[in-house]
Amino acid sequence: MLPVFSFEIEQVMQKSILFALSIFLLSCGTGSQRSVPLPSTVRIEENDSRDDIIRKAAHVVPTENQWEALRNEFIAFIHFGPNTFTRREWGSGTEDPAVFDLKTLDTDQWCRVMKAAGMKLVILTAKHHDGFVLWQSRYTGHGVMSSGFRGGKGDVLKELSESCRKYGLKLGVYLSPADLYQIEHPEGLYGNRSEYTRRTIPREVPGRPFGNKTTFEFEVDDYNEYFLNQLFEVLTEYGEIHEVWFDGAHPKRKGGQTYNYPAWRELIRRLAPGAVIFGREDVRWCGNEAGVTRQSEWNVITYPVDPNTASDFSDLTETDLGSREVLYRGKYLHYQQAETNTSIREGWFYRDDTHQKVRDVDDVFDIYERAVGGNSTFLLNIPPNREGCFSPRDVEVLVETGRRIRDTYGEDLLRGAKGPKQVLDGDPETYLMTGGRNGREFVITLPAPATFNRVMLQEAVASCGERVEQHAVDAWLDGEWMEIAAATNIGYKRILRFPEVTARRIRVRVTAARLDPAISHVSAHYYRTRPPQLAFSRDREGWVTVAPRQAEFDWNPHGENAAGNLNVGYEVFYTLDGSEPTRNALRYERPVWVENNVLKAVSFSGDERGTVLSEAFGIVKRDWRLLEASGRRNDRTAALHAFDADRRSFWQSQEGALPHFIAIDLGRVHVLNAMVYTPQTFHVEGLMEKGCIEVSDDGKSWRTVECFEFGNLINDPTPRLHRFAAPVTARCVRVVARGIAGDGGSVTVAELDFL
Ligand code: FUL
Repeated sequence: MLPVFSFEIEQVMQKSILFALSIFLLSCGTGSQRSVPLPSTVRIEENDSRDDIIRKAAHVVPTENQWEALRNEFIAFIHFGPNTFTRREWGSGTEDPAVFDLKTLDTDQWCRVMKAAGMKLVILTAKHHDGFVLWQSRYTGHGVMSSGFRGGKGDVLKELSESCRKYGLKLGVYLSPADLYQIEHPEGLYGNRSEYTRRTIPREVPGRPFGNKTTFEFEVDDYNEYFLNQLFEVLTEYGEIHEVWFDGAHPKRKGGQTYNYPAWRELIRRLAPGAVIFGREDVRWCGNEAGVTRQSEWNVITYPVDPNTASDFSDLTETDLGSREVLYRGKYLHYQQAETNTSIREGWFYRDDTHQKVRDVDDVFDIYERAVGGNSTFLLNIPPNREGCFSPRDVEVLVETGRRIRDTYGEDLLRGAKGPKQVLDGDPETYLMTGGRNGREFVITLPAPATFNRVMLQEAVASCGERVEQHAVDAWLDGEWMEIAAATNIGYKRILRFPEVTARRIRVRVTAARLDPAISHVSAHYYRTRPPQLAFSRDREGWVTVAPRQAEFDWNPHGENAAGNLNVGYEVFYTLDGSEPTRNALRYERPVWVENNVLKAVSFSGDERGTVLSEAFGIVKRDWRLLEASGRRNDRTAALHAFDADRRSFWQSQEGALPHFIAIDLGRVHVLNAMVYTPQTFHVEGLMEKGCIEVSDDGKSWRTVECFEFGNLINDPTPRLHRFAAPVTARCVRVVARGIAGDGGSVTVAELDFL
């Protein structure tokens, strides 16, 4: 389907100057004389007024591929490779391929579970940063072909593509531009300073012809040629590819290597015409890996250069990417949808089934509602284990998430209602033009009262773009309209969550818009509220408070805490002896003192039991004393903040050559089993990638007991645990930072803990 609009002038609009003129005459979806596709990118001209810019923004629509990708809504990521076996987040590139010791693989099981969860597409890390390839590439020996998997003949991408076909899932590939094998190997191609010359893609390999006879000529160096050859393989030999995922993360760079992205793009557009490209012009990273969503996720955003010819794309992490104020400062307006990517497990790769945390179904369902219902796509990673399947815990969560999605959104409580039929007919192609004679509000009347606590709204973004800036929903209660929910933009989809109401009539009001909005869908749903998700917080004295987890952002129009409103009438029970808490466990009434112990808590609403929250708390920090630290900048960043039990404050060492350290007297002798480093999340400076832990009895003579390395801190600054090989008895500890993520000359620490 091509998005269309009609206008009354004769010329077909080509240039954006004409576009600027024409959109004054347009009204999306009305008139009948001529229809042309709306653009997904528009230039802002020097003399465009602020109103012109907003009108232009209101006419930017997704491309056909983007529109298809938006409708996938919930998709899967699979991180699998040597890291699955070495239990690391980032490999080094120097691993022996034999570490990929895969004896069994069940991609059918992955697909069955992803299908049950309601996912539509799966993206495999065909090559992660370590450079190890999961398919039978002609262009490297560093991959499955050199491992014992299926006698060196195994091909994970092939098995997955076959399972995808069998189960009706779309396939995507992740190919890391950063390649540590090609960086570290003496004959590696990455950054080898080779000449840019004209080369034919794919390069012929004797005895391994391609079925697809397309060839390309590009002016490239060795690494770009290698990358293009591999893209050619994965895009032509594994069925249709729907997404190509380019990670912006680079554990290391070398030799000033650059990427000839225009060549990559040309090859992808030719060989996978239905694919969206992530990390470049089609789909953008949401800006975090924690499942946090923006209150207003605009998919019409700005670029300083034309994104359709650009080579460089940086990560967009600001909170506001598309408000009017931001648009006024842009040079190009561009449709680029957000993907909310996070992992079901702590970290992207499988480590174990004992210590590695797995998100519970409340959490996954909550992210689903915020991501999909917040104008983005939800990309959830499920890392297979060393037996080549999803672990039972992950399966349980995914299957239950799918059930909740179907139970909640499978039934529209407005079925049979009277109101604008375009919003009630379930057809995304029909829409109600609000404004003009229609006004900017409409009423929907049900044949009988219904009880609901969710309303889903959609704009016809493919036809008319994103226009709603503020909206509200009212219910007719006790003889008057009562506002039950409100939010900012809608875009592809908005899910409003609110305490349940029983009503026969609802009213949708668009209270601010860029232009008359086209609403394509309104439905009401009931989510059977579960006992709330819990959160712990411990103070310096060791007292732990247990409370409902705050929603990632506040959906309540009146500024009250939405999670609090949605969760009433619950009780909390806990244990400190490692057993699973039941109603017979200790009842939580006030903060609990915990030291060197595991606290497990669960909430109950009536007889229904919520999910258990469990956390190991280490040594209480009350008596800790700072011995010494590498410089202090000012009060806010003083070293005491590294152990004040408050993640919002942090220590930043004085700029200078590494190593930097912080030495702490723990107040008395303790047995230490592990260290937890909590990075600060205010900016990306000073994240401690490598370091050592030293201990001392007198705070003067130190001995090194452990060294650690943490990967992926910049994109995923979540707490990192380092377990000691053997328990260590000491009174003083010194943490010495030897490597900073992305380099830099100072270290930052939000919190240090010892277990
Ligand atoms: C990050 C990578 O560094 C992680 O390992 C993971 O692949 C994630 C999806 O992107 O930037």
